[in-house]
Amino acid sequence: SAPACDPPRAHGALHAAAARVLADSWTGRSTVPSRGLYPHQWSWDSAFIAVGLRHLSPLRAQTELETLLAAQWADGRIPHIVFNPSVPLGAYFPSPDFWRSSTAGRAPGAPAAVETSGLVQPPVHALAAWLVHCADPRLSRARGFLARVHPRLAAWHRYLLHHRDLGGGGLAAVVHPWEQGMDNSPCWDVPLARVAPAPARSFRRADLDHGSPEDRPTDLDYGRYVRLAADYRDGGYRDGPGGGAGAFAVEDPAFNALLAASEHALARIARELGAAGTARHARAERLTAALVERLWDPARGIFLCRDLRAPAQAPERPVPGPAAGLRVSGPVTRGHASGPVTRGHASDPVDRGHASDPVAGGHPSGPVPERPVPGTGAGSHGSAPVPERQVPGPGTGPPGAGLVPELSVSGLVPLLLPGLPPGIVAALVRTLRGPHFALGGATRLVASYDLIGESFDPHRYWRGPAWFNTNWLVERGLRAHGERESADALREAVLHTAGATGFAEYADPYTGEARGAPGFGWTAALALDLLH
Ligand code: 2M8
Repeated sequence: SAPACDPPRAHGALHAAAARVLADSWTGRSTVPSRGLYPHQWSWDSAFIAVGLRHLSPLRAQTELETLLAAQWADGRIPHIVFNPSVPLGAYFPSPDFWRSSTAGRAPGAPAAVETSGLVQPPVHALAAWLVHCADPRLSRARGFLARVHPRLAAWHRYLLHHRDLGGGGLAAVVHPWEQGMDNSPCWDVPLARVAPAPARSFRRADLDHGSPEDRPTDLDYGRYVRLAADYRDGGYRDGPGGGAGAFAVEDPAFNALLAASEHALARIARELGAAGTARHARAERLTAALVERLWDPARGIFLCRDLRAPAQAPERPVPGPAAGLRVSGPVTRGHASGPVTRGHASDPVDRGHASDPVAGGHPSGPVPERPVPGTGAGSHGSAPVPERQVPGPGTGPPGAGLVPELSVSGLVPLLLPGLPPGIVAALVRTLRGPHFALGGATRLVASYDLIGESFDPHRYWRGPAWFNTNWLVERGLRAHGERESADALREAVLHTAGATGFAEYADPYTGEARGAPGFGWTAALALDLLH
């Protein structure tokens, strides 16, 4: 007989199973990513989890974010882990006695009442807060949810934009692979190779009590993670001169795209609270332009990471103009620009684009405001990359220097942004479907790394497996830019694989086989979100 095919019922079961995972992972104030492997609260996990939880309990979703934000440091940083004091020290490494936040983090104002790490993670929080609010505006207003989280979220973004613009080009840099969240991505191989690893015998990896060694980062990776984190800690978690961050500093596309998306969300939050969101939308657009200017690779059709500590190279040609020249001035004269250019609006042009904004959850309508950016031509019409006016940030060497030539899902996440030039959107969609990611061809989910890249490994963590949070982000991006069929197919694949793997942490991108921890928080939460 024909295979049983009853999507509504199947989805009903999926809904119930996802809700069970989230209920089992709830600690009373927040949700653990995984009881065994990650028994504390993680920053971007909580944001993704709140996005799903809002469909089960808007109150729990608000509480999830409030608990995280309560651990914010005085300098605005939201720590990447908030430790649960009732979990034994040996259950996770590095534990609070490694980070020593309440003592070593005194200068940047770590809280005294709770132990945290001193690193950060991608800023998905304002986006999550807005989506959580939208699930039950009445409850949100009654509890003053947005009024309470808004100042904290604003301080968080200020921290990233002011303390972490280490390249001077308007983007936030990460100082540790754990900050970007794709811990052992091949993007870090070259920048990390400069870090002297801490001896393997100087720490004990609790992750191997729960995860299989071939799914996890290597001991050498861990040695380097530990060295970087210890140096940052020993510098009092200070950023900039005199601080401990130094050997590793990277501008990452996903991290900055999420910051821009969260700036758009913060604008909506401000407006809901009665303030103008105009400046925030404008800042999100500036971030989008900086992302394009500093990280877009027109030849490869993807955003790349910029290694800010790459050895300087001799400039290939003189570099005229200020670093931010393309962002702020100059008439549009590029004949190969891809799409209508609508600069020079008196007020906030971004506001007009709400319908196409994934933050608002709508669909594109009409031209997306575009700025003149380097490299959009190659993407739009398949022409050869046209040499552009080249504008590196101060001290970062010539354009292209420091760009890490590895294709990772991180470079596709900016598809989320409403203000991306149409030529870049088209190029990203082509890259998704092309040989490096083969979406809709050899794979149904977006792999974390280039399928034909030298370092590809379908099982090892962020070096190939498909992850559910990045697939959720790409799905949103496809939908926002009118790629409805691809978005629908991706949504179905996420739901199918989430259910079939028991909400695995990640999956083999070809076979969909479960890898990593079972019953993983954001997998369940984001599947729930896609069901709604
Ligand atoms: C993974 O990272 C942690 C360190 O933060 C680890 O490996 O122990 C990453 O997948 C990260 O993105 C995620 O937030 C975290 C918890 O799920 O696990």
